[in-house]
Amino acid sequence: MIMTTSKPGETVEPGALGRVTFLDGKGDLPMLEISTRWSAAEIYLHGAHVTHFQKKAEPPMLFLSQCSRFAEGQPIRGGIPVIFPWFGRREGLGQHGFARLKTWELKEVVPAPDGSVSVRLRLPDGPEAAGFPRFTAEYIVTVNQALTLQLVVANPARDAEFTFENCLHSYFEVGDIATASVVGLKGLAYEDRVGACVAGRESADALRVAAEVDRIYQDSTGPLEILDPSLGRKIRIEKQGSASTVVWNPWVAKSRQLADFGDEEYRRMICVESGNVGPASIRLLPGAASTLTVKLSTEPLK
Ligand code: TA6
Repeated sequence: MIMTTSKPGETVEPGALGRVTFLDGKGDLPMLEISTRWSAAEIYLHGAHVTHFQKKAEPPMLFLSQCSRFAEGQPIRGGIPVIFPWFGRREGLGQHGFARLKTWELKEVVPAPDGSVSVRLRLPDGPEAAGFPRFTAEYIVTVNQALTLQLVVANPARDAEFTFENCLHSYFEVGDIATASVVGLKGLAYEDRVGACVAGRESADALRVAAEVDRIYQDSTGPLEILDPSLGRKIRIEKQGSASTVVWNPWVAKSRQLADFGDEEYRRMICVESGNVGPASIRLLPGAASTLTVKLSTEPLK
């Protein structure tokens, strides 16, 4: 275990060909560059935001908008936004909670003998949490052949419950949205948030995107796959502690409305997000903790 202070320019070699470099990234925001024998990744302390993961000899797994902002108070567009303690709009508050806007504290870099690297970050206290019961939130990112994310939320109170939503709002890179599809949703009920919110049930073995898609699937606990014939690969999403899956592609009109998203970028991304949203909100009893775990991996599409 390496206790660290995030000093730009410092490199630690956790061993077995793993390397973590601390530097000032885009917008001079502090970030970590991680390289292992299998892959490379980037994590900004701003929002504990994983902005990049790429296996050697493969295209990036995560999409990052060329128009993303990298500034205090602004969410990064792409990668894996950490959505907590609420999802969506909340009266008088920002969209998707405040975790993605805070500068998380780097607590430790933990090497493993096989060359994997884990980074543990903690959400600092702040005035934005004043309206909530006391909680702690930590985020562990493990980089090896895969990318594994664990969001651990605890309720240290002796007498107060804490109810929250969480979501790892992952943006995935695809070669061509016109030929990509999502497998693993068939039969699940969903709330369609495009236009008037209506309920539906997924009938497709493989969900295709040919218009704006913004759906929240419930009872979605199993593995999902993004099939991408254009890049000749599949992205596998395995999760524990998640009952909701959100699928989003802004398509043409919404892409043009988003200032931090390119007009044509909808063609090479899809969000398949894992968390607990709406009726699947987490209700933490005093002294309890809850972990959302998501493992992201790629393999050739045969
Ligand atoms: O991914 C689902 C969603 O709630 C969409 O409705 C869209 O708003 C997207 O999140 C992006 O939200 P953001 O606040 O990051 O622009």
